[in-house]
Amino acid sequence: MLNDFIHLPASTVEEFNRKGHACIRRLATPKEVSYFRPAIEETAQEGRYDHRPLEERDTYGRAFVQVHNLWQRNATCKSFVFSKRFAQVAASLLGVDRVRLYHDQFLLKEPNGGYTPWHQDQTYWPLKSGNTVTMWMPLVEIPAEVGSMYFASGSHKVGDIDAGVISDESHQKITQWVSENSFPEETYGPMQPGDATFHAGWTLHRAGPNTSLETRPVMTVIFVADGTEILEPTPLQEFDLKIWLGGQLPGDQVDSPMNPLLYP
Ligand SMILES: O=C(O)CCC(=O)C(=O)O
Repeated sequence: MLNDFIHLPASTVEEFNRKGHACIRRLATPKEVSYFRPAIEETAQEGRYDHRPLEERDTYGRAFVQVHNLWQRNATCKSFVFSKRFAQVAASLLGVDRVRLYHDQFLLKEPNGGYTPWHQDQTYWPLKSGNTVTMWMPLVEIPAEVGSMYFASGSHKVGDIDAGVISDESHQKITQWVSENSFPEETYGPMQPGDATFHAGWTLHRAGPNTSLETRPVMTVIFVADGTEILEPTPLQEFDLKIWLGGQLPGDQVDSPMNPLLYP
């Protein structure tokens, strides 16, 4: 399942290059998602480490419950994350022949869960720029009142704007930056299970709070182009260098067993 390919219109690749994000509706069918959802949610529940109630968490903690690398915890989750269909889209968007896994993560925004502050993912990643793309796929219908992520179109080309870690401070700083630099903010509104957005490593993005009574389970897969160089980490990237790159070091090309080749 999920190992056949879709036809990706050239306009989607062009849009991703220009804006730093794109949306692909029905990348997986609701039926396919319903096959994987129980294993993903059970595995995430087992792997959850932060059990504090919402009101005891900081802004980052209220945005979502986060569980990483489900592919290493459960075989069904592994076949979702290792989907050739997803990886082929990632390779096409990055314009490369081969992509690897950086890591996956499950993101559960609970009812009353807070907003996801503006941030740049690559703040945390010691990887050469322009080589990563994140797939963000809801496992349930996302109603208009919850909505999908918001992106500052074109911001991926600017690179690091030094907004720091995900926090109220990064949110304030980027809100001001987006308005001063007149970057258009775009979102894709409601989504069906299996619709997916893709965003580049430096694309500025955020999400609204969960004002509904339902949880918002999302699975993300972060792809990195094969051959990508590992960079000397900034202080904010030291954790990722230790955790997600299988002991590799700055100057190496990403190819550890923690970062398996997913396509072809
Ligand atoms: O799901 C969210 O609210 C934010 C997710 C996100 O920032 C990401 O996947 O890069």
